[in-house]
Amino acid sequence: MNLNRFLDVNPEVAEAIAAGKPVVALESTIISHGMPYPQNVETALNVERIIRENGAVPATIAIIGGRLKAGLTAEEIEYFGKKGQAIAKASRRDLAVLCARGQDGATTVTTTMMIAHMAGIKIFATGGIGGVHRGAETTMDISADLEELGQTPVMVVCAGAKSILDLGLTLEYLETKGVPVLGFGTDELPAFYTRKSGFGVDYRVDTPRELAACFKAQNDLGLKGGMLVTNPIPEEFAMPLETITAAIDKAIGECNEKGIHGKQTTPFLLARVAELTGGNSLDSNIQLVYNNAKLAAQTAKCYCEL
Ligand code: PSU
Ligand code: MN
Repeated sequence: MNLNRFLDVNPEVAEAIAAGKPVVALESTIISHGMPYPQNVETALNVERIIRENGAVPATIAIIGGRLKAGLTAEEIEYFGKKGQAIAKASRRDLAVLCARGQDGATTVTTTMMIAHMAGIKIFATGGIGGVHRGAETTMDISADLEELGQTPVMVVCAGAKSILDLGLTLEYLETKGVPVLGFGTDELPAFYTRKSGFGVDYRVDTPRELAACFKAQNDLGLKGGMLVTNPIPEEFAMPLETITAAIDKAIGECNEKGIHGKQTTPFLLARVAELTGGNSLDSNIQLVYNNAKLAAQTAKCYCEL
């Protein structure tokens, strides 16, 4: 474990890491910026329970008062959920200033990977990752998540990426960065709300044991980057393609009209798509996160047995 002077590892998490037991990291931007209160808190607590039921220790990651926290209490999760978008969304470029000033930050996929790695956690579960935005050839809006996947050795289990992004360009970028994109039980990249996207993954993998073996090989080879596992939303919770496509197109149109840019883009699109599709998309979102938490815990267990 890297004893970073800003890092606080929760005792239960520290003990599990030291004993070589499975631990799964979770992000906090999904709580503060990805879902409305109180469903965000309820989901975050259920995700932790699912990880425990599947034999691993959960470590929700966030920045509180300038401290990098690996493992939150239920009260801290409630605090993040209630404050919502009032908490700063913290990407790699924000870490130094937030720590120096002793402020709070909700960790994205990027900063959750960074802090997980500092603490010695190898596997991380979330909903969707950031990527190359549509129109990035002129806006240059490419999520720092892709750079982090290229340089930090953490496995990220997600449900693919929302088609608020350009999925083809996102895959090209990941290839350039040397990030393997694995499909769990599928040859096709899932698009978060839907099981299919029309784009292929690099490899199909059918068991948590094989996922763990691939990641172990990557680490033992000394390759420094991450690995992206894309786990399709369970069939019964998937959304009709037309409903979700119409909502996303409308949300992107409004985003451009309002001139929203930078770190506000993703939270705006997420919130608008959720509004336009009503409670259905929120329910889908919650269910796919549970599905990813379970797979991540099972994979973390297998990784510890290798
Ligand atoms: N995509 C989702 N839900 C999310 C996010 C992305 O479907 O909650 C969050 C994650 O925290 C991700 C971040 O790391 O948004 C990416 O933001 P940006 O595009 O500004 O890099
Ligand atoms: Mn961006």
